[in-house]
Amino acid sequence: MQRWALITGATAGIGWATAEALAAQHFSLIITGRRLDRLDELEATLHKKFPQIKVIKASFDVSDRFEVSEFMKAHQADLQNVEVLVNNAGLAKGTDKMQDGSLDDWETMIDTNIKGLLFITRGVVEHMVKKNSGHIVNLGSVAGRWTYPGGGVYCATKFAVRALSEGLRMDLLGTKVRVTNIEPGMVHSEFSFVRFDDQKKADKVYEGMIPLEPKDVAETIAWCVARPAHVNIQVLVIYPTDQAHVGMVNRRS
Ligand code: 8X3
Repeated sequence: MQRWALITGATAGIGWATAEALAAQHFSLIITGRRLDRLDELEATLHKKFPQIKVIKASFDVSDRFEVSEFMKAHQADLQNVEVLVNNAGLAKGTDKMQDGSLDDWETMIDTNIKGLLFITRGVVEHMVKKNSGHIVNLGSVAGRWTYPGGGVYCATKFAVRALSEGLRMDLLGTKVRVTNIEPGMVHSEFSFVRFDDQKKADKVYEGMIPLEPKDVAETIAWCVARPAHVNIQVLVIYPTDQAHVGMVNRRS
């Protein structure tokens, strides 16, 4: 019997790497994201590397309640089979001080990182409760534990993700549904490019240090998922060795 995982934001970085890591564990996958061309590319990669798994792709924006509900309606039967949900879609926009911040940036972060996660979770978790099994993996961040200058709103969204993981775990107590909050530090992905919309600025973030690669985080997710059903890794904080804390980075140049 096929085991199914749903991964949001699978078009790049941690989402893409998690798709590969779970496919390696023989999960069939529902991959979602905004960029259809990237989903096509991921599907082709998965079929080549893991011919035994099935792939369903759906292109929509998790922050758009209407698009999410259309996705839910179109995939009602598939969603009932989802054993693992990886709420990975999320982003940061800008590092302006709050007194200068862009309302559009704030709304994008809040809508995607908090509301998007909630919309998707709501549609999947009820089936998990009915089946009395499942695992929800939320992508938090070390920014959801410690705030840094210019990151107030982004950090607030990741604090919210941590609160949602905790709240969900409490609400699900008594069921066999597990909830894990993965909290990475600096990861070399499209994250900083999306934040700054400027490749030079993005590259500077990782200058002279060795960040985590998306695969490093994906492997920890796959490890959490592979624990026996009675074991729930509630929180996993993962930093690069060159980062001791938010804003405390060892740079060689
Ligand atoms: C990303 C971690 O420290 O770059 O969530 O904001 S950080």
